[in-house]
Amino acid sequence: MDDVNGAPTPAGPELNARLEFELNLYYQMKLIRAFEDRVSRLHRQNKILGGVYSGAGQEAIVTGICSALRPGDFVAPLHRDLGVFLMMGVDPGRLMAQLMGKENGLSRGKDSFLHGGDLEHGIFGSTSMLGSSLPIAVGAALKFQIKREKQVAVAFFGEGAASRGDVHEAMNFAGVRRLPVIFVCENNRFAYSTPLEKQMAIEDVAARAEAYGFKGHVVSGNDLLAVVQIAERVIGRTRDGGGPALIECKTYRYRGHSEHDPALYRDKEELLEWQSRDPIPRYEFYLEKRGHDVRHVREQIDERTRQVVQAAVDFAENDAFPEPQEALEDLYAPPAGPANLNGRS
Ligand SMILES: Cc1ncc(C[n+]2csc(CCOP(=O)(O)OP(=O)(O)O)c2C)c(N)n1
Repeated sequence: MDDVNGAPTPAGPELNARLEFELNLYYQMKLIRAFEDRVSRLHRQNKILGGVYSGAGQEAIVTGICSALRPGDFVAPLHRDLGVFLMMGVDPGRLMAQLMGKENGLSRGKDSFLHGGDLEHGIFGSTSMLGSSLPIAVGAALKFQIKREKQVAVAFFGEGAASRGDVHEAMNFAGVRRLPVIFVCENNRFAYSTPLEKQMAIEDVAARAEAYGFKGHVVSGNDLLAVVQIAERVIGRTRDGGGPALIECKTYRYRGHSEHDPALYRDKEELLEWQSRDPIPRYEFYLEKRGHDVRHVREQIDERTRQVVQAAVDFAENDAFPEPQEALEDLYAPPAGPANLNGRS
């Protein structure tokens, strides 16, 4: 029998490994939700530096897409993708310290979450210009292609950013060169207060892929299983030299654009309707069908995520703020040149 991907249904140890993988995804998605909920609360307590752009409701997208990535791959998250950091293995304590502007944060207290990347984990820190990280991901993919490395680059973007010229240029170049890059659109129906119908005249962002010479896929971004399946298939094909792809994940932003936005422009009924399709209970339903005792699993995982988030908060709160004299450190790479090449400074 074949599963939906056309791959043989696993059995024995392979099945056990798959079940473990699926349970771990549940843990990851719950961790992202719990971490972000806590960050929203900490923001109200004035403990977070800079804006907070919650991805609540969209966790299945980053969880599913990142689950198909490998060490050495390159990811450019959008401002709402704190979950990418957790999925790529960034220490939750350091991530929380980044949000609080502390010494052991990713940029050692020099920036808010928004621009903090972590190249050790392949994560590029966003810039404020929407869509500008797509050409960067394309550049990383070009490097993978030139060096014949079997890695991929992933660029996340919103449907709002999709209206920007950079996005067109990135996709066009990727299509022309058949680069190993996957563009993931998190279509959450709002770009700040601009609703989808005022953003684009067509139904699917994914339809644009054809114009660049590659395939576009539409998937429910609230269905973790569906995102995992498409990610494995599409990212696998790109990794094997199949060229770029565009995956559009249909979803909804639960909170305002940022924590300072009460989103009064939004229809309450619409929010309720989307919350009834929440990715967490939806995936629990799948786990139940897979034979898990979901009540028991949920209890265990809730306790585990609570502990991980609390430990991250404790670490960050106990961490020091950087010293003023460190303000100019780490801002520029040491200049290349004969003096440095000779080991002299
Ligand atoms: C070029 C540019 N225009 C406007 C902004 C202001 N801005 C920041 S986020 C945002 C909305 C982005 O919407 P979308 O790309 O759909 O992502 P979402 O926030 O919905 O996840 C806007 C308008 C910006 N940062 N850059």
